[in-house]
Amino acid sequence: MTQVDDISPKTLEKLRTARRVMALTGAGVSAESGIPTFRGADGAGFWGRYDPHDLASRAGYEGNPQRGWAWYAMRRAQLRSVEPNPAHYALARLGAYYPDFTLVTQNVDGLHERAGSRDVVELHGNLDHVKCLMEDAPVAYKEPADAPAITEEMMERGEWPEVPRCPGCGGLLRPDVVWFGEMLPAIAFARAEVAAQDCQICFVVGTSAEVYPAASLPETARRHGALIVEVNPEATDLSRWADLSLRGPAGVVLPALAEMIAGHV
Ligand code: BJW
Repeated sequence: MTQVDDISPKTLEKLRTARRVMALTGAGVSAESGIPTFRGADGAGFWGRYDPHDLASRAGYEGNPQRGWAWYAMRRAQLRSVEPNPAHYALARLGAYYPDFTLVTQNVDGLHERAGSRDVVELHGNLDHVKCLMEDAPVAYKEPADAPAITEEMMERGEWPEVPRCPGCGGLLRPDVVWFGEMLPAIAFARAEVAAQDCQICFVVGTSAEVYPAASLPETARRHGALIVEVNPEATDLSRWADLSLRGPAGVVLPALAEMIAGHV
């Protein structure tokens, strides 16, 4: 475990002079914006309160589409009241600093783009996108202006809205996110793999690194010789073999790191 100020001059030089860099982010990068993680400490994450098989699988959605739609409507409503935090802005700064920077996220909240990152690789989809459950094709969907913002209390009381239907086939709509047992979007994952194979530095920020295949990306980067830099307040399985484990909240660590790297020019 290292603090930013303890990074050795040799490592700092590598961080400053690298040209091909990737970052893999997870729910922890948005925690300081007020969005719960999935596997939070003391049951504070989504999976401490809800069963992932109910809410993040096709079978769970098909078993109770109204509950599934409500969960995502609630999270879309939460998103409207949050802002990117200093970690998102620090990653946008690093993206502008490095000549070849690929930001790969498991998050579906769009906060990296809102902080100014461009061309973000979204591995698990996006909360704002919707597709047809039957045809698997994207559908343009706009939340009705008079739709009540779903709250967690409404979710728990079972006050679920009707699920809108596909204008083409009449099938149910679903969020365009990746549930357990589903393939990741092929182009996005291919781009992420190329970046992992090619990068000199791989930042791994705010992810438990437990969910595959996203969790394989830092392993790939390491096999191809990249320096692995983890930013997380908690130890993960990856901490054992990361070259640098910066233990702290991303909103504190990343701005300091970005300043050390990009602030000297
Ligand atoms: C901070 C912080 C701060 C806190 N600063 N850090 C056995 C059974 C069934 C399936 C499998 C199995 N073994 C493997 C699988 C495959 C499965 C998988 O990996 N399961 C494991 C859990 C075991 N994977 C899949 O199914 C994937 N698809 C697949 O493999 O396809 C191939 C295939 C298809 C068909 C058949 C067979 C194979 C798909 C995975 C989809 C994941 N989907 C979700 C939901 C997305 C939609 C939504 O948002 O609702 O993605 S689940 C959830 O986990 C979400 C996240 O993107 C993902 C990763 O979580 P993340 O981001 O790491 O968050 P947390 O909460 O885990 O961690 C937060 C971290 O932040 C912690 O470390 C904190 O310490 C830290 N933190 N505050 C910095 N301030």
